[in-house]
Amino acid sequence: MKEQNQVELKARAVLVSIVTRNDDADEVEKSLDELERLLDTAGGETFARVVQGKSVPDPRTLIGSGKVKEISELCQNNDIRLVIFDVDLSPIQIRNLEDDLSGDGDRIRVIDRSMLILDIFALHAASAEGKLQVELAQLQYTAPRLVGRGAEMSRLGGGIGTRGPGESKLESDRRHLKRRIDALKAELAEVEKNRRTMRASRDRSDIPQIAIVGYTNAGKSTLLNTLTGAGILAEDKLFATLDPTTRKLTLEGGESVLLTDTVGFIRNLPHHLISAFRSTLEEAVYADIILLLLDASDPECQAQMEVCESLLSELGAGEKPKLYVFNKCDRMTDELSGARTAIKAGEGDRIVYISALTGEGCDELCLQIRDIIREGKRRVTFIIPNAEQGALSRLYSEKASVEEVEYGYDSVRVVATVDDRVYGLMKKYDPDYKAPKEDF
Ligand SMILES: Nc1nc2c(ncn2[C@@H]2O[C@H](COP(=O)(O)OP(=O)(O)OP(=O)(O)O)[C@@H](O)[C@H]2O)c(=O)[nH]1
Ligand SMILES: [Mg+2]
Repeated sequence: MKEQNQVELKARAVLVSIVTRNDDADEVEKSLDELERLLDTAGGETFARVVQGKSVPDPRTLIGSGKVKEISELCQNNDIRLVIFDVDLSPIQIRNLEDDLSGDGDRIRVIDRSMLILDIFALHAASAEGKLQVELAQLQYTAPRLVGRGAEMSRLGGGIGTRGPGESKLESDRRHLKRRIDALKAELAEVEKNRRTMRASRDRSDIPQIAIVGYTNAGKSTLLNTLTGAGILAEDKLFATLDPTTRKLTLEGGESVLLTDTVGFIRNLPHHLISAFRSTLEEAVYADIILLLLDASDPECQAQMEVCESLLSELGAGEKPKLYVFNKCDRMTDELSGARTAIKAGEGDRIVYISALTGEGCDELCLQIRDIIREGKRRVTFIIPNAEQGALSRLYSEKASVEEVEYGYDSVRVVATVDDRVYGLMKKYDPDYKAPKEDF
C-alpha cells in the first residue's frame, strides 16, 4: 500500500509547448528543459514532451484540436493524469483543455508554468512572510484557474500545481477569494513593516550592504555559506531559497559588510509572483553593491545573465555598482572555458571567477568587494595627540577601516581608509591637510 502511495506521489506528466511565428524553436526547447527541472523539483517526472509549430495560437486551447487529441491518447494509453504547458494559460483555456483531454476517459489535469513555479514556492516557503507571499500569489493566479472545480479537486486530492501553504483555500469560490486576498494583503503589509524596520536599522548601521543575486541554482546560498558559515540550505533544486538571509562578513583590512542571500531569478518569472514577492526581491534594491552570481558551467549562462539584468532593472536596481561573479569554475571543461570567454559582461565591468563550493577565487572576490567599497574613499595617516584619544574611538565607531595604530610618546599614528564625511571630521589630524585659503 505504501509503495503504491509513493508511485502516486511521483506524478508523471506530459509537457507541452508551441512555437509560434514569433518564437525561436531553440529557445522553446531550452525553456522546456527548464520546465523538466522545475517538475523534478516539484517531485514529478516528465513522461514526454510535445511541441507544436503553430503560426497563431488557438485562443480556445492554445494548441490545435488535432494536437489535443494526440496528447489525450498519449495520456489515456499511458495512465498519465497531468499535462503541463510551458506557456501561461487563461482559466478558460485550462478548462477547455481539461475537458477536451479528458473526454470520456480519466480526468486529466492541466497546469501551466506559473502554477508549477508557484507550487515549488509553496513547497519551499518557510517563513511567515514567505508563506503569506506564496498564498497571495496562488490566490491571485492559481485559484481563478481552479474555481468551480472544488469537487473534482478534492476527489483528486490536489497535486502538483495545486499545493499551497497551510492547505490553502484554493478551491474557495470567488467571494471568499476576494476576502482572503484582502486579508492576506493586510497581513503582508504588517510583515513588510517589520522588514522595513529591520532594513532601516541595517541602513543606520552604515555597514555596506551587498546582495547576492542570480539565477536560481547559481550557488548563491553556497557562496554565503562559504564566506560566512551561514549554514543555509543549499541544494541542487530550483528555488531552494525563498527567504533572504543576511550575515556579516569581515574583509581583510577590517571593513565589515552585510551579505544577503536572495530568492533566485528565472526566465518568465510570473508577474504576480514578482508583485507578491516584491519586498523579498527588493533586497537587491536596498543593497549598496550587487554580486551578480552566474553559473559559468551552465551552457545557458549568457541567457541567464540577461534575464537577471533585466529583472534587476525592472526592480529598479539596474544602476547599482555590480560585480559579476562567475561561479562553479571547478566544473569548467575546456569546451566551456571557450564558451566562457564568449560571455561578455560588458566593457569595463568587474568580473571574478570563483568556485563557491571549493572556495577557489573567494579571496579575490573579497578583494574586489573591498575595492568597490573603498572607491570614493581615501587612505590617510592621522596623528592624534594623546590628549584627544576620543578622536580614535570616533574613527572606530564610524566604521572607518583602521589599518595601523602606532602609539608614540605624545600622539598616536593611525592609518585608516575613510570616506569624505569621516575625513571632514578628522581632517585636523591629517598633517598634510591644507585648509583652503580664505579671501579677505
Ligand atoms: N560544482 C559546484 N557546484 C556548486 C558550486 N556552487 C554551488 N554548487 C551547487 O549548486 C547547487 C545549487 O546551489 P545553491 O547554493 O543552493 O544555489 P542557489 O543559487 O542558492 O539556488 P536557489 O536558492 O535554489 O535559487 C548545489 O547543489 C550546490 O552544491 C560550485 O562552485 N561548484
Ligand atoms: Mg539558495
